[in-house]
Amino acid sequence: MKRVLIANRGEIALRIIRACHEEGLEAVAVYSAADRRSPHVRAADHAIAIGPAPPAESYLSIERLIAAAHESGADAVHPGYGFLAERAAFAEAVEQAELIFVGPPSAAIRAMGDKTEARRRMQEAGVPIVPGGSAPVDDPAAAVAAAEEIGYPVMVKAAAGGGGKGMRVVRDPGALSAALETAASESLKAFGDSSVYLEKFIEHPRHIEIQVLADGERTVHLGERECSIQRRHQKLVEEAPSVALSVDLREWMGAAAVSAAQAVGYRGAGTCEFLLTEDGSFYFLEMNTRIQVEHPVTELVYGVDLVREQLRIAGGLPMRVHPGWLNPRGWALECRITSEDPANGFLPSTGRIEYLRVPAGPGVRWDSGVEIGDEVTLYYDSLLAKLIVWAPDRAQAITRMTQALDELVVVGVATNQAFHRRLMADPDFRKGEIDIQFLERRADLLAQNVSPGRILDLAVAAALAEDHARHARRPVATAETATPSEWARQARSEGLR
Ligand code: MV4
Repeated sequence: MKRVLIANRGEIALRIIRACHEEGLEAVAVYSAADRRSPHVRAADHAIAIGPAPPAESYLSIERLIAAAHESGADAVHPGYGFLAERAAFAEAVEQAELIFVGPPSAAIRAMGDKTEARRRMQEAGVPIVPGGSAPVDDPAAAVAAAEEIGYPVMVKAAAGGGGKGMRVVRDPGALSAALETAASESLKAFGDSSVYLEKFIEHPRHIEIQVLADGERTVHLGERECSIQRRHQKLVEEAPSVALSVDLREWMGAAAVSAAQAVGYRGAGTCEFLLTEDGSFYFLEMNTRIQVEHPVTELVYGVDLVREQLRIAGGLPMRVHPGWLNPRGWALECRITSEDPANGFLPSTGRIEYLRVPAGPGVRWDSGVEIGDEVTLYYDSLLAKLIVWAPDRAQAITRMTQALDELVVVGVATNQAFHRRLMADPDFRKGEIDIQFLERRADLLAQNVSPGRILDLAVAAALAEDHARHARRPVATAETATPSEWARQARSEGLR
């Protein structure tokens, strides 16, 4: 493996390019017409135009990506996340073109993509799954009987689903047939498949996911990520480790994730999603057969570069992690900075990034795909950057994140920065008292409850306070201070510059 084509854009494309270079590999960027001048294009060693801005004609076109790989002389393809990352047909097309797919075998993607098949495989492997059916239900009468057996509330889920589409909660038999119908039609529209199945609905769980790595020889886990802070299936904040896991529970869930990966012949980096209840029971939900957005929090607490390990494994090298070393150290938090306007129902906001001040300092990581001058459009995901911090413990990580959020300035597009600041200050969040419904209960954190007029007053007050603080910080010469000249000494003592 010498040259890797990155079938993606934005922050993850840059992240992969950096890993390629550290591994001594060349990186090939692909770009749509909207991304001609994007940072990932400049960072790569080669760049190939693959089509117009709409994803269907560029980043989602298997044909154009394979053609770009051949044209550039690439011998491997990294899909990143989103776009084609979990399409078994893409992995297959890459394999058939005699290129290396930097990801799991297409068969593992396919097995985990069908949720009822995944449940059957997990059951055989002894991985705990949510009580419910492991085959699609085809008629309402059978569904009523199955729901009775499972016990209400139940959840209707799309067999082809994932990520929350085609799901319905049903609290009594009277509501079941309508839910079956809407879930089936939603699933048909989203995935081209109308099969649905039933599960027990788990109330107020945490969303915990376990990172795994497999190199064909060994399969290991790298602990958990706590991903409960989400809104409408979009994660906003992730952390590692989770306050809810003891050392023992981490090993139990880790062992379950390793069994899940082994059951489908997994290779590379992958993530098993679990629901964790208050009493410490956990249930496998699904496996994400890709590198995930939130992978950096695991990297920081485990000291492992997951993307470099993906590249090594794809190239046939053993992974450089040894189970004996794998212990989490300290605490990491990630805030997803999106171009979404909290004052406008979190709708995507567009515009030119007119100014950007990036946070820095010890334990601060900024994974971003945008720079000053870049245009934020509606063609792609609204993720602008991931702000990630590491500190020795959770309280210090929150303090560090608060400071980093204070340093961050984005001018030109609305962002969710203020939401993150409110969350970091929230007493319940600081106590770690969170579950997947946290933000539904806490609409106050999502809302911008400051009027525009009040913001102007606050801006003036902030400017005055900053000016005052600068005066207070101005160095004053003392008797011991070596003075380069009488002019400078006088100027300093008078507070002049
Ligand atoms: C569930 C559930 C409760 N009970 N299944 C959402 C996305 C998909 N991965 C599965 N999901 C859920 N499945 C049962 N039986 C609650 C969710 C769920 C959820 C899960 C993880 C993170 C956020 C979520 C938000 C709403 C619902």
